Amino acid sequence: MAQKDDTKKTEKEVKKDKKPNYTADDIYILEGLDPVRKRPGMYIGSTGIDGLHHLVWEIFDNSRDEAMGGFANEIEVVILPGERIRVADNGRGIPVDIHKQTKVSALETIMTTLHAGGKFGGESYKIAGGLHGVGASVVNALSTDLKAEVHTGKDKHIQEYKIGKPQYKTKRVGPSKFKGTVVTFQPDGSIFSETKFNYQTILNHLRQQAYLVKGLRVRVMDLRDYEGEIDDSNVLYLKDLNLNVPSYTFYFEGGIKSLVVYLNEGETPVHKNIFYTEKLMEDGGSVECALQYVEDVDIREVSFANNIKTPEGGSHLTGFKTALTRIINDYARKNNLIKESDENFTGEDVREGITSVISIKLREPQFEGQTKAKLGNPEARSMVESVFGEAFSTFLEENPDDAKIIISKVVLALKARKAAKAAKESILRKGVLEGLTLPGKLADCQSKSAEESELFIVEGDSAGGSSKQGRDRRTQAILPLKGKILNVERAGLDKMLAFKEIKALVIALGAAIADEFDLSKLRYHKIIIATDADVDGAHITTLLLTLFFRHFAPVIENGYLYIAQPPLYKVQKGKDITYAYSDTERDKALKGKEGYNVQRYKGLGEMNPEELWETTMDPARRVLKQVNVSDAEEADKVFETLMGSNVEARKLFIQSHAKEVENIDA
Ligand code: 1YM
Repeated sequence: MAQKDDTKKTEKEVKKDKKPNYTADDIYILEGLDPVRKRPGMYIGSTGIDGLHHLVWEIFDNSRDEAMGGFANEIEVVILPGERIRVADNGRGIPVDIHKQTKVSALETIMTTLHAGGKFGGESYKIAGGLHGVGASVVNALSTDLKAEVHTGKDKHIQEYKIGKPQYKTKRVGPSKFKGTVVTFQPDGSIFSETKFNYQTILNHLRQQAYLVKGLRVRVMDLRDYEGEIDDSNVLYLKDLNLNVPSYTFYFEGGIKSLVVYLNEGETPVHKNIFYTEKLMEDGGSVECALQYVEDVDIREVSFANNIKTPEGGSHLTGFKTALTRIINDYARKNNLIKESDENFTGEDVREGITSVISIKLREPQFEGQTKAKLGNPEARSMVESVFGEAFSTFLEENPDDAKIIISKVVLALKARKAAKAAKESILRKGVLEGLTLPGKLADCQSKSAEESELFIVEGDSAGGSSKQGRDRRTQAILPLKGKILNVERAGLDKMLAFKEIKALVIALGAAIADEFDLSKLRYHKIIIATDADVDGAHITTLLLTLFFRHFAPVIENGYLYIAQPPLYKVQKGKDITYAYSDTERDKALKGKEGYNVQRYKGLGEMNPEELWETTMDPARRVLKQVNVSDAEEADKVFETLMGSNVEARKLFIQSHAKEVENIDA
């Protein structure tokens, strides 16, 4: 193999040599703001009321990130007359020195360009919110007017923009003893369908944000109806103008622990100490959890990823739930709070009555789902599982009084769950077993011996009528089922039984259901499903197979379940009658093909009692298909397609199935 020639340099390396200070870390792409105005929805979600508020969150986020970095501890957000917004913080101030690559101030650069593909600004913001300052330019692009003021503790610099375009170079306008940044902007009414801010929306969002940054003070004011002069040229915060207007201040020393207290207002805590833990990871990420149980059955779970609420949870919440279940089970066993033979608490048991807050920070968060309300990153699961698990285990060890009372609450939840299940089953038994009278629709057989008794489940009343007349009434029973019985929900047994037709079948079988099922009580050892050879018939067969598969599996396992195979054609020449069960059989029956009368049966209802007996019911002549477990499994899958929430799959199935039936007929 050829040795790499060190003396030769690739083109890239040569270029690099010419710019020795240029490292890969500095690579980023700067783009103008045109794309933002062309497709605002791409950047702020919508141009409706939510998008309008999004502008506030973007500017606020920059202040909040500065606070999370430990450089600021107070943010003021004000709605000004004319629906303008002013956000101020006491951080380091956006840098105003000339930026190497763009040759304009860093402030102008972040306000007038979309940045992507590399770091811009400081290392300290890597986790906090992706690329720091990205949002500011978006807000600038969507504002008719924006003013940025930077206080350095010595000087005050300002720059103003119209629709994102600087009106002059960043300039020093005088001295300032303050440190911080102020951004004031007027959303562009030609972009937004709604330009009136909702004070409550702003208060709610900022309160929530304040919980997420311990020790941060967030003040909010609505000055839209203030009629006097507002001259902010000598202040950082408008509060200092003493305008004598009401304001809200959110300050939570305990962070998300305070959020748990807030969520539990009006509830009765079952234990005194609120669990709280926070851990900073090596890569700059972090995990923060707080929880407390209250005397209630509801679950209050709030989760965040990078300060963004995740109402649909996701991997971080999964990690939390897994650890909670494991730790509580382990603790209860280790401390003999439950017997060795007792079953484990379930996830539901350990979460009954809990109030929990999870806040996680990680690199490159992936938000999933339609509303981007769910965290996807798999590493978040193990992060929370280990950090929370370890800390909660320690909490239980160190707070045995709290631990004991939590466990007894969980034991109560388990007992309640089991009692509810037992109650449901007893209702089931009462309904099915007690006061058992055979359904009126059932035409029972005379024999009381299950071995020789047969139950025909036939589709529709007309087929029911013919089969009742055509049967051997000593051994054959008929139960007609009305068509269109498909709207049975897949899950609940109780719901299935609430359905008249199914309940009649269960009673006719005589062997009860679910835990109570007793094969020895089964009244028929041949249960024969006889439906029409069309889509409805196929649906009913599918439903019945599923019912047996899920709730009467032993019937199938013992070979008691059958599907009748009625003929598709009656081929007649004079007194000579042949029944054909397929097209091939029909063609075979047509010898010479002349003088024959071919009748096609569309359903059982079209046969007279005699024909039905000859073709489908007479044990000497009929064709039955014995159902095995794999048939039923298949039906179960089909059933899921038919009953499940996937409408597309269902449509597809019905369409293709209809074709199949057509093909058989053709
Ligand atoms: C009212 C809005 O934007 N505050 C703010 C922004 C920045 C800084 C401080 C800051 C960051 C860094 C260094 C850094 C930003 N700086 C930049 C960039 N309030 C508001 N406060 N010094 C100051 O990231 O290292 C972007 S935002 F990129 F220019 F450094």
